[in-house]
Amino acid sequence: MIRLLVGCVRASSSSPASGCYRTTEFHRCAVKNTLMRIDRVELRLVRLPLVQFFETSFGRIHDREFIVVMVDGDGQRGYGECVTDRDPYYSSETSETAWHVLMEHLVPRSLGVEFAHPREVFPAFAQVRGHNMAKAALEMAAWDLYARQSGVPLSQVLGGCRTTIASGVSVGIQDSLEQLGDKIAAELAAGYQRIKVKIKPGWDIEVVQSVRKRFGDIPLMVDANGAYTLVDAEHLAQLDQFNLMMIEQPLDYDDVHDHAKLQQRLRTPICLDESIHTLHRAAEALAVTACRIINIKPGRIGGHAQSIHLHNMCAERKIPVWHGGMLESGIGRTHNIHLSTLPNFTLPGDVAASRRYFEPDLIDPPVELQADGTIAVPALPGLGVSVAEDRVERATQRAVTLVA
Ligand code: OSB
Ligand code: MG
Repeated sequence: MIRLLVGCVRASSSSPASGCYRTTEFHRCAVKNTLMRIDRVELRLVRLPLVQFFETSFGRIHDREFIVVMVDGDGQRGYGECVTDRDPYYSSETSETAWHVLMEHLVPRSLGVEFAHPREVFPAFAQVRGHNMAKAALEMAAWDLYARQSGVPLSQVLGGCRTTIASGVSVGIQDSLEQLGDKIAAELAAGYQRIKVKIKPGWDIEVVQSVRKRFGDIPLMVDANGAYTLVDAEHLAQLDQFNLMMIEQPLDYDDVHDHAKLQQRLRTPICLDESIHTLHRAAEALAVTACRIINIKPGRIGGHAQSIHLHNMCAERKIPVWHGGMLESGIGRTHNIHLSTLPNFTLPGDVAASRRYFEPDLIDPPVELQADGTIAVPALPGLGVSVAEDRVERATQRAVTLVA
């Protein structure tokens, strides 16, 4: 069902970005001097089966439901992906809440509005609290549109400095240790530079022990997705013997305070994912050493501009960052590749090849792993890949088009 809405635009004043975290100026792209105006937005709720199931401490999924955002302006089209899923398990947002917030609040604040630069898009959403994944989807589409209009790769507009990025994988909870070992063996054979294993109570210490036993001293980390409490501190301290790169989000999804207490009791660095959903929260976490590493996901923090601020904040404090993943299709995945070219992304991310997730992916060419365990950054304008709109169409559950 396509609904065509005409004249729904409300212009809003674009307030300046909060200055306190702007430690480094955004890259100035000299190419584009004219204003960017989005004159059409298309939202598509899509569902795609996963190549393999994915299980975390909050459950197992076999397919992925998300929103593809397309923005048109000046004869070009930019693409974004909303990394919500059907259920509010990773975060409180769902594809339905994102659809609602996009339709009622975010599209009206951006459609037909003139922006000098995509960094102005997130501030234009300031009245809307939270809903970072919905905001990011539209904001990131605007960055792609801007880069395409400027005729340069997105990585350049973001201020990136790399032509390849280091790739790691996140391996979900399996039915047996042997099955997990076989999965890891295949990923290492493919060339991935780091293995992340999902853990939860009852699938943790013995899991890491068996991985170390079979694979030796590979770059290894774990992610608990908030499955433990401070009561488990002693239990988690057993992980210290395995020389892990880090333990990701061991405690509650919104917690900082207990993570700081836990970090004092662990040698293994804590990396925060879920808890870091605003720049303020990141500043708090770093001030109390709730973590020594941060995972950046643009969907979680509100888009590319916020991710750049977070990246810079961490760089100033000598906190390494890496790029997380949300089982994105090629659209979100390619955004992640471009963002990962910023200098403080010094650890391999959860940004891996398309074939691990969707076959076929929604983009051409698909994301591929190179023999050295890196992914090449597309060099064409914008995302630098073409979106297979026929495949998007086939996966579409619901669509709407809005014009200025
Ligand atoms: O916690 O990093 C996470 C997937 C969905 C939701 C949360 C997470 C993940 C992953 C998979 O770990 C990363 C990926 O391969 O895209
Ligand atoms: Mg995580």
